[in-house]
Amino acid sequence: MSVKDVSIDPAVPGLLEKAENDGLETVWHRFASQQPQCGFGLLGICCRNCVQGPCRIDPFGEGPQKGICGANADLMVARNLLRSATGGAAAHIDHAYEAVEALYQAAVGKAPYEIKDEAKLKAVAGKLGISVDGKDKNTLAREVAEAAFADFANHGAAPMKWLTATAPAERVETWGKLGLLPKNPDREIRTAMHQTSMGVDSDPVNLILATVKMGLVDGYGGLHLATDIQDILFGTPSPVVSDANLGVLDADYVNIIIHGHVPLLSEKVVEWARKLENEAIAAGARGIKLAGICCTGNEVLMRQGVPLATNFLAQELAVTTGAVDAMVVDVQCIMPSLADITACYHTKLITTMPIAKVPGAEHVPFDIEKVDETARQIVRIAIEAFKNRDPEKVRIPGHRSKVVAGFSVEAVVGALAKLNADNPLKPLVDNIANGNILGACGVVGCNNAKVVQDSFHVALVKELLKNNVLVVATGCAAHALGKAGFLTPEATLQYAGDSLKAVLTAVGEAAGLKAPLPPVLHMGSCVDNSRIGDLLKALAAYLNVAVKDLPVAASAPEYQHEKAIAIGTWAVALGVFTHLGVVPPVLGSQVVAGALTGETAENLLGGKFYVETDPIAAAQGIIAHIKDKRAKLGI
Ligand code: BF8
Ligand code: SF4
Repeated sequence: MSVKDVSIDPAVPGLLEKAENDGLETVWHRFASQQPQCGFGLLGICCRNCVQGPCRIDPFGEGPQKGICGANADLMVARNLLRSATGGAAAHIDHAYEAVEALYQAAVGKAPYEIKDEAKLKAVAGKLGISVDGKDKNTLAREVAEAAFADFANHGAAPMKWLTATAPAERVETWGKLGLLPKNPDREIRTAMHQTSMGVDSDPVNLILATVKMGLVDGYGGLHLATDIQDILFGTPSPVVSDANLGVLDADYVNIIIHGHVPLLSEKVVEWARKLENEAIAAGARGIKLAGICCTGNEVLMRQGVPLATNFLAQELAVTTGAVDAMVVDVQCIMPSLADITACYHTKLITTMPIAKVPGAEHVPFDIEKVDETARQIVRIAIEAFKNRDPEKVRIPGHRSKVVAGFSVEAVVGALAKLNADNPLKPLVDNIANGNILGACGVVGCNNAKVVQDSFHVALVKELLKNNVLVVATGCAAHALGKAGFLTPEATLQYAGDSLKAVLTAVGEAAGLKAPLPPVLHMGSCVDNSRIGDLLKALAAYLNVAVKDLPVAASAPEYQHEKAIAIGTWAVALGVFTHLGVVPPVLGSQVVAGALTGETAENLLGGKFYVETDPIAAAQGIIAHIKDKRAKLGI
């Protein structure tokens, strides 16, 4: 079978053809073989929560309307949605917990990480109410890690400290009134699994509220915690120039790809790749090139300037170049098929985490106390593999685009401070108020085989920029926009509407860039959506309004992962109008779909989901929402 027109990434067609010539199957081939996909599953009306099932509901009303236990469509959809959000939150929380453990171990001298960002450490400690006076950084880091651990050991009724310390006060109050404040992230996950098990909750509304609560678990116990701790350990990002797309690989070099999400090992791989350049040269290479895939790629781009190789859907094609000597993976979004693809080349697939093994891969366990040895070993495996590379099988696409990334909130405020040192947010807010910037949209999330790769991201963003909507991006969306050239000053000149262009040019000049700020600000990985939340919190506080009143929106045009469902729910809970470009599996229940996209969500939370599968219509919907919020603010 041959597939085409699956991506707008210019590197894809040639490599797809090579994959087919090399006898390989990719995600797109398997997607085609799955058609037609199960209609019950697409609507969310099948249940496997007990062994009497599987049960399914006839969406046309002719066949069964209840499962064997009596569960109806509303219940099945609501239960499935909560389980998805819980799966997503569990992934982020496990990630965040590992980062906390690493910080603790580093603080007590058991893990070889230097605490890089003392200013962030003090800022986080301050929010948690931990006194910083007279404490050295290791003592303070230990106390911050212990405060995080305390949330996971919270057996009382108090809400999660990381939430109350970092979320907007107005939101904490709103969520509190709705009874949605989570206590202990681990406990909330356990409760949700219990609540959705056979014969417990049969009230879809109660389950929807539990899903919103799970969004908060994710937002603060996952996203915010992970970002805070990673910034403390590895540094808060600041603007950095690099490249994106598979053209960053180089046939003359040892090429190492780091892929996954948790930067604890990849930071060390970057360090050791730089240290072992000589060994690569001794092996006949000109040195070592690193490149990242998925959110590990975003993490090391933001902090180390490592180029982006590609995003989720093209991970197999990275290997198909024949030029990757080692693909090092940690957790999440790693296609099981990678082992089949690497088997056709000299590429070493290296798994590193105890919960993410792949048959056929070489497992080099991540051991925090010996992380330097692990990273060194991995780089040496890549150098060895380089010697076995078959030049006949190498085909590196020429495509690479410049990217400017590293826009943490601290970096954005830093750039704005060049315009107004005393009141950095004022220039931004003034330009929103006077209409030069119509509003802002966070474009985030994945690739999904149901969507032509990157096409929705790019079409949506073009339309938003043309209408003077500033875009911030994370995750695979940021990769997509990077590959397509949107993370550059040149993109401002090419795509931004006139008034947005003028503002970005003025800020760029004032910040000493001698060029405009990019029209799409890369804010990091998916856990770094917390940075977008922080920016919204700061803007709302400055204007003395709630986040839900701001002329902003979020969009996950090509999302696929359960994590995206959890993040989207958090965004809605924060009061954000949240667009989805792929239909979530909820249409089997009017109760659930209606509550999430309609007045129920909006009245209770101020935000809601908006599902639209056409990019231009989606942009128009987002712009209409922004204009509505502007009108309500009287601007
Ligand atoms: O956490 S955007 S495909 S890589 S899930 Fe996965 Fe989705 Fe990419 Fe990052 Ni986020
Ligand atoms: Fe069927 Fe109910 Fe069991 Fe689900 S929980 S599989 S609907 S019997």
